[in-house]
Amino acid sequence: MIILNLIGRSRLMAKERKKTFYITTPIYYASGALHIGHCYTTVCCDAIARFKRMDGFDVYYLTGTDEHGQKVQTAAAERGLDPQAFVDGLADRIKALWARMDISNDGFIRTTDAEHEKAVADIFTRLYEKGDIYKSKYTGKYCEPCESFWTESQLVDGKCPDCGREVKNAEEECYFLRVSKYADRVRKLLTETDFLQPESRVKEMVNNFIDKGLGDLAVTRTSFDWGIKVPFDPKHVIYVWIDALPNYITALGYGAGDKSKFDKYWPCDMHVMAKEIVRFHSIIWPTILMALDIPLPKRVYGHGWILFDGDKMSKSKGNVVDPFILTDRYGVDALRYYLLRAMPFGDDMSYTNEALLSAINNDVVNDLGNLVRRTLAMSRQYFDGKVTKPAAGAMTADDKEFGERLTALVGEVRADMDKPLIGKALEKIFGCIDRANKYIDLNKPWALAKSGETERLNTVIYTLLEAIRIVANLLLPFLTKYPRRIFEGGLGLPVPADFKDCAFGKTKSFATSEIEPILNRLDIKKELAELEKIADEQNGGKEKKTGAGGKTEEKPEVKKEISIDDFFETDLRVVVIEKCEKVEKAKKLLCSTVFDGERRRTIVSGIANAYKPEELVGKTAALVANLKPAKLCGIVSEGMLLCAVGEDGTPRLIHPDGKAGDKIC
Ligand code: ME8
Repeated sequence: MIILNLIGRSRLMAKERKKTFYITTPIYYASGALHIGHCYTTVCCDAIARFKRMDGFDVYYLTGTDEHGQKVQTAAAERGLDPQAFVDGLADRIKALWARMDISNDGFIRTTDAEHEKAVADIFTRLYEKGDIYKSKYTGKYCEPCESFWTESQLVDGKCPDCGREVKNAEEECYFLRVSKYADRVRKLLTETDFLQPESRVKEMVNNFIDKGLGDLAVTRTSFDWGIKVPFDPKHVIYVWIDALPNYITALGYGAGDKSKFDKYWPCDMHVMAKEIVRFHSIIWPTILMALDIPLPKRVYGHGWILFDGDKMSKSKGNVVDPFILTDRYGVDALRYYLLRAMPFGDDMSYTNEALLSAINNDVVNDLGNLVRRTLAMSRQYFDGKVTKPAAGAMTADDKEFGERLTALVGEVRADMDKPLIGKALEKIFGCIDRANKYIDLNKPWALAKSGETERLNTVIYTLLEAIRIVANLLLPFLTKYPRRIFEGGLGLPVPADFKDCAFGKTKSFATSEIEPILNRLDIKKELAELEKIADEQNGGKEKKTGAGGKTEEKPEVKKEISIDDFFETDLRVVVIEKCEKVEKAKKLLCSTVFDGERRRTIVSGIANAYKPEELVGKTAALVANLKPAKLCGIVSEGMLLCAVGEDGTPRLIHPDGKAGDKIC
């Protein structure tokens, strides 16, 4: 009895000693539907969380919604809704998206949670009492979409350094966080430790912010009221970042109620986000924690962007790709695979439907799906599904080499996941899948069956089933459906909870069955057309892109007849291009200053693929002069330059023979 108790207690202690791992996504603005950019971060964190859980860690995975601030208040007002009702609806939709994507989050924080609001108000008061928050007057620039204040020197070409959009002058009384006091400690944190990753982000932070001097940060606003009020001065609302960043500790109970989770999981092992909010996580968040005397997170990881047509996919730009549509058509595993494999974790990646569909066909259907289908079918055909472990002596040198590679795989994948290089980890797993497919071609089981070499055939099929078992085991954190089906349905084995059996030769015998394929091969041309149709329907046929994010070839269309009067409604003029430059962050755009005979205008055109900016200076062009101005990548374009567009889609500017100001008719 005593011995049993001792064993029980030591087991319990071992359980208590389990290493913890706390990982977070940003809390997403509850201001619109999320897109595959948000899915990217959340799926990456999910793969890491699932991997760590299976690797023996006690994981806490947090995501949530950022529900206060001007942006949310404006979005609610535009829909005629009360902000709380508006964010309730969006939070439900976001939770439904994470359920669809099989996200295994342990917590979901909303900044409108009462405990969070109380904790943030207390944090604010403590910082004020300590002197790290003080009241003063703010004069400077404000970017409304980013809800960020900037000094003149931080602007890039007079625009917001984060999103490239116009900023407004702002002057108001507000509270400031004394960031300057902690600037040296923050610099050391960034430059002398591996707190911020990847390395390229450190340079961005040091060059763009720290070297320019860290000023104190305005942390309250009086121009809107949808937010947490400053407890001792309620006309001020706590500005979004000071409300949002502490979610990472309030979700664990810090500052309100039971803080056992905080004691257990803090400091955070890994905050993950895209590069545009690395500044807040690597400079402002450590400042707040230093001021509160709370240990700092261990790692902040800023990944790249998913671009769409060369531009960041974003809710406010409307160029979103809808994950519900993609998962409806291709399943969760396929979208998770594409996101996890295709993006170089750290750099940007361009999304195209073509790339998604090719990855599904080539890797998921062809390589993985075919390996499983062929092997299970052969095991059924030749051995009625019963395949036993061969004697060691039955293995050839090539079998052994393959077995050793499979046994080593878990260590290689672990090393990549620790960095974290998720795409590389998947590449290694798929390398073994490729090797297994080649093993089939090399050993030709059908020929062995024909010549009656049953023993060799058993060894070959066993080797393949072991390969499938190991890769399916390692795929469990990445793909949530098919690998489970391989175990439960195909191999007739329980789904593993860890990686302990990821060594070749562990299985004594298999009793296999055939399973539903992961997906049938896609007809890419047909799918592209379908996605484009959905995108058009969603968009009421107004624009070319959105929805499922499709692109089509443009066919020259015959437009309806118009009268000469209709034609003369268009003011066409000759202009001279005086200046021309590339638009940062938009690969296709050039920004020109043109003279129209009366004044200079700024014109943004999608011609960067066809011209170098300097080639155009001094040339004439045909301008649609009475077109309503439109904002492109934050720049107001005051007209449009006419182009001839051939079959290859390359635009060629029309150069009229005339002088600036001449009418074209
Ligand atoms: O910034 N490519 O919320 P948000 C890759 N509430 N990742 C993308 C992406 C893209 N095109 N678009 C969005 C906020 N993301 C704040 C955060 S945290 C204390 C407060 C992902 O809804 C990426 O993780 O604008 C990015 O950092 C985040 O969504 C921004 O989400």
